[in-house]
Amino acid sequence: MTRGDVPTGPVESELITPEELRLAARNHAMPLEALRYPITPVGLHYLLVHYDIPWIDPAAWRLEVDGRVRRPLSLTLPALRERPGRTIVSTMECAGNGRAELSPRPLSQPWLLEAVGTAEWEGVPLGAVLDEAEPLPDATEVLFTGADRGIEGGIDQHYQRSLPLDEARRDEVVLAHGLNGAPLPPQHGFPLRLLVPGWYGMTNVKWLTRITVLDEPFTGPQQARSYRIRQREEAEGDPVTRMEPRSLMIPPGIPDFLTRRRTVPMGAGLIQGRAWSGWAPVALVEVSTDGGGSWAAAELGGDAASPWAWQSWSYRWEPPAPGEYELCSRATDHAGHVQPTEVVWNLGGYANNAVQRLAVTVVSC
Ligand SMILES: Nc1nc2c(c(=O)[nH]1)N[C@H]1C(S)=C(S)[C@@H](COP(=O)(O)O)O[C@H]1N2
Ligand SMILES: [Mo]
Repeated sequence: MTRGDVPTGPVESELITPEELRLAARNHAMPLEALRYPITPVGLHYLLVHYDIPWIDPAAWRLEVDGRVRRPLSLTLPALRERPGRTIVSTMECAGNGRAELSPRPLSQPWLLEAVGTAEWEGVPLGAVLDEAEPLPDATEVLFTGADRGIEGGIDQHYQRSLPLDEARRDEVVLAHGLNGAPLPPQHGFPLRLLVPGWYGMTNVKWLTRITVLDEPFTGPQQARSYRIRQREEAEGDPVTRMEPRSLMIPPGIPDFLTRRRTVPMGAGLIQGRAWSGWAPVALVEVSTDGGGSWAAAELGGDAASPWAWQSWSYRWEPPAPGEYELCSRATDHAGHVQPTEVVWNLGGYANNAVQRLAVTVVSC
């Protein structure tokens, strides 16, 4: 590939393309050492913006609720903030987390493993707003439209995603106007975003301007083309929905600047991390210190701030001798989902929750 050719399909090359580099420089991940915080400080929470962060005048902004409803609504920001609120701690992960580990690499934001964060979201229950608008008996879906606009797959669009009406009505679903005790910052969806705990990141539409109740499935590009597990363009594929289980380790020891390879001193120490799943709370975390040859259960912290938040775990490890080790961890949730060693490749590079592998060099001090 020569510079200037815009690649269109998955690439075999180990080399990141200029387009991927541009995306990666705009959309940052959460440094894994930030797994230490039960609630991710706002600036460390991962970020994904498909187009531009829109400029919104909060005084002129309105949330329109329309479509198959008896009473369309037009709500101002103060009117929303005055409504009875709900605060919920929730872990959010991009569906593309792990994409850059796939081969060939699907061309998009080249996430390694850190597209995740946990925040305390404050907002109003979506169900109450829908109740007020009174969906008609034929209502089946709810469409969420963001203020941001761009061209993707050749299609000029506002960012839009829908949810089945029964998912939208779940208790934990909120229209969030606050993040970690402050108003939503511009990059995370000011003044209002959808928060659907348990679902992958793309569900949580930012910069909301409109909620439209539908009586048929939404077939926009972010629903029917993107976020589907499929191996070929012609295939319809299965929609990506809830987060698959994942456990991540806080990288032990110290990193090499360029390779980020870890150096760990001899002696007893703790391997620690956090684990989550969007299907059910985490039931088990296992650790391997020999690249997945043998596994042992870690101790769960039992400290998840909500059913939708990650929980901590720790594992005591005393390396038997100096040398090279490959540390791994894997989570199993109460619904019986387990992190696989390898996932089946897919075109969009979604839901790659294969176990994390972390190479460390143990040295005598
Ligand atoms: N309007 C709008 N909403 C959006 C997006 C977007 O580009 N535009 N990105 C989605 C994706 S793919 C993810 S992973 C999450 C990221 O949320 P965050 O940047 O607050 O972490 O927002 C989702 N909501
Ligand atoms: Mo995402």
